[in-house]
Amino acid sequence: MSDENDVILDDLSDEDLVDQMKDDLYDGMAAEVREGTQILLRRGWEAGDILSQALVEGMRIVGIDFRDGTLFVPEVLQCAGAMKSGMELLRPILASTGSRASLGKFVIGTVKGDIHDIGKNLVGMMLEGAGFEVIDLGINNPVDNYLAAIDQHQPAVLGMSALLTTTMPYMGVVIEELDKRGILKSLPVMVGGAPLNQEFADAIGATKYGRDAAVSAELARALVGQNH
Ligand code: B1M
Repeated sequence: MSDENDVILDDLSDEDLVDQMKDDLYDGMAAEVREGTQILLRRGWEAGDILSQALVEGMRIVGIDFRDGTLFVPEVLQCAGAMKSGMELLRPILASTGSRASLGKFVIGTVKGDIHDIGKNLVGMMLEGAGFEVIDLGINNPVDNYLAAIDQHQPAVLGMSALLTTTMPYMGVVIEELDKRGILKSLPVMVGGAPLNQEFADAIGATKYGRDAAVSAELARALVGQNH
């Protein structure tokens, strides 16, 4: 997208640097995205602003071109790697800015058939920052994984993520199973992911729908406040 070879990132103004980082993310240039993140942090930017203005915004552009067939899976995987390289630097900051008190465990995982994990990871970071101990089950989780994790960790909240219209119904399968086993009465379930909305969350019987990572962390705090 850009001729990045002759750009010295530190010479750029904040605005140009953010634009360059979006280009670099699009081009899958992990080292450059990481460096840009470092520079913005050094210049006093808040981690949340770097995340939303450079990384998430960069990935939004990738999403449009992926949808339109300009970018393909191997390229998008590189974009995801670049995004993660910036997120790695922000993780400890986001995880330490919130409350230190433990609000209990939050088990989170992407549902069966779905391998998207960037949004889930972001939600996990914000939850850590909000004071939860996050148990991350990773991607492609069948119902048994959630059940085993609930049994092992006795979480305060269960979270599921899905990015595909074909995998989001599986959240309903998990919730149905929790209900059958009498677990749903005492365990709030939060669902999220780009194709979801409140209506869908209500229809499958989820306790809460998380629109984005920041909102989800707030909702989760409120959930345990209500339950304790
Ligand atoms: Co995929 N993909 N992808 N993909 N991919 C989408 C989702 C898609 C919308 C792209 C498009 O067409 N525009 C489209 C889905 C269409 C649909 O279902 N209607 C799509 C498709 C079709 C596919 C494949 C089928 C492509 C193919 O193989 N032909 C395939 C499926 C693989 C599978 O899962 N079985 C596929 C593969 C991939 C990659 C592997 C290449 C890669 C994933 C890499 C990774 O995650 N490690 C990828 C990517 C990167 C995307 C896009 C471009 C970006 C997703 C992302 O990371 N967004 C995406 C397009 C898009 O969403 N614009 C797309 C950034 C992230 C911060 O946002 O994940 O929405 P998001 O998370 C947000 C909120 O949704 C919310 O908070 C997060 C932070 O604010 N949230 C929660 C998420 N989970 C939550 C849980 C909560 C609460 C809130 O509570 C527990």
